[in-house]
Amino acid sequence: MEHLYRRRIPPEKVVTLEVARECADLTFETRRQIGLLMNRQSQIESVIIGDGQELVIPDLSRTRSGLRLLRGVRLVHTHLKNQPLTQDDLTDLALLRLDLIVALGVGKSGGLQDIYVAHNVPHSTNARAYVQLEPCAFQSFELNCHEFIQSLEQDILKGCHISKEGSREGRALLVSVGVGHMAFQQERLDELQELVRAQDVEVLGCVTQRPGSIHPKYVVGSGKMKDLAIQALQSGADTLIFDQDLTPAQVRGVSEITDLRVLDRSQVILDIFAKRAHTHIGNIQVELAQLRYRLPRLAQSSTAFSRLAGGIGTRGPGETKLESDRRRIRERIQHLERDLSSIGQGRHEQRKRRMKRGVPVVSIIGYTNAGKSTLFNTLSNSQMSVKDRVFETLDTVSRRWYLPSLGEILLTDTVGFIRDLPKDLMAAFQTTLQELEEADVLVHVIDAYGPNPEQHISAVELVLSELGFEHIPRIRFFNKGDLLESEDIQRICQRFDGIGGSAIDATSLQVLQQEIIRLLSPQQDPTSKLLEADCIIIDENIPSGNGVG
Ligand SMILES: Nc1nc2c(ncn2[C@@H]2O[C@H](COP(=O)(O)OP(=O)(O)OP(=O)(O)O)[C@@H](O)[C@H]2O)c(=O)[nH]1
Ligand SMILES: [Mg+2]
Repeated sequence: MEHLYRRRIPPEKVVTLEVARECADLTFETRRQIGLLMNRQSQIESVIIGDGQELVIPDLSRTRSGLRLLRGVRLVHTHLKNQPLTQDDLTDLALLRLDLIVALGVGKSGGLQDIYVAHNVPHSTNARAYVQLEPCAFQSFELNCHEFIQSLEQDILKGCHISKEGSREGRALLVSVGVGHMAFQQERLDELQELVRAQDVEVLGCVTQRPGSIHPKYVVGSGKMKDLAIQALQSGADTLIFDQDLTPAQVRGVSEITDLRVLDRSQVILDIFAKRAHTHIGNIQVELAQLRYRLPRLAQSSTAFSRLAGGIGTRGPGETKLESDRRRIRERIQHLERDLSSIGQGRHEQRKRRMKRGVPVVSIIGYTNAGKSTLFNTLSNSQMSVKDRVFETLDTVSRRWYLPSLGEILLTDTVGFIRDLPKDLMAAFQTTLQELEEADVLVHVIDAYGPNPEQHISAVELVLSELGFEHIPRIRFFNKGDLLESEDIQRICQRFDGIGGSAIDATSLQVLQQEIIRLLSPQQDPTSKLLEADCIIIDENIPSGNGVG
């Protein structure tokens, strides 16, 4: 076969008659498929010998791929019995982003017969990822290969806005693989969409898979995963985002098989936090969570990066580099932990002083996007950033709030919770979360208009119990009442034992305010620290507000 490498094929030809005949004859003699991988200059880079039914394409990661352009190699191979392209051929064409896939039909009694050609197409949301040309006898086949591929690639380029390399923005297909309740799976998928939207990543579609069991390497079976990858390519996606947390091996397995960037839910949440953290402590906590998450995935992410960089042959770091990277990360983690612990100690002391002075603290907590900051702004006349997107607030903020018959108290707005909070994030945010310990009352804000208040309530209460804060008096405040009929909000309040209202309407917050006053009043708790204080001293640097009452 060595002589095949020396054959000259003009770039405008898919393959010459001479080479095609030679391959057909070899196939007929050996009863094996022969494949030629050819680059854009029509040089033969590999000659592959298969069996009667198929051949195995070698690893192409060293050839260029780009995320959505073509790979720069075409596969021309023989088929016994003049068989057309198979589904496996077409899958390879799409997944490997081959320039073309070509089958040369070998007749039952030998000789070159028909030619079958398929190529990828520019992205669209509903069309197929590839197109097959009309089969014809080899002798009558005409195609200027060089011009055809050039123009196809131009069209593909036009059809996709390529995100900057290394930027977090992208176009994603969301995947939920679940074995549980269907409605629950859909609701989680909706939430993932919200999370991804907060990341400025375009969502091109959602796919729900319900396998009998979760595959340890590909999450779903490898065949299904290939279908998913083709679907992603069809819609122009460069990223697959999974609703469930993936093991490092699964991230590796899926990115190998699909050649796409693969993220899981925890990674998405961590990325949002990284984008939104502004304060010193917030930055430390986020960096810590990211490093802890990255450490076991280090080898995988290096490989994935080399793929993303266009498969230009860069390899993951060698063992030594990997080891030194790991060591550096461990050292950085230790350093950040020390910083965090001293900040935590300082804040603890501050809290103790505040508690001694007897300033009551009301903390607003709740699921992300429930309206905590809106309530905080209305009550304390503040202008904290409020947006219809998850994790707008990451850092705790306190303001004075004047309450009739009690005087000034401290109101705090906090970071939102979410179900299945990534454990690295939860651990890293302990310093911020521990601040809730000083609260005399927790106002748990729940979006009454949202799809599933019950799930959100349980997610928040679970985090509170994990933090050991179940003992703090709590009010459930059902927010966004303005968007519901009054009977509906009443029903929900009765069912979950809460108070309704709307954070954007100060007049609707009277009952909530009365309940807070009741819980903070000295007669409510004879041991309350309010009894100890003759007067209430507020930190000078905390501005005051008086929104209601
Ligand atoms: N209609 C209506 N919208 C509200 C109400 N309260 C909050 N919103 C809207 O809900 C969205 C989220 O509000 P935020 O106050 O930022 O919610 P949050 O709980 O602080 O969110 P994170 O900080 O991201 O966890 C914003 O678009 C608000 O304008 C309400 O009572 N009625
Ligand atoms: Mg907020």
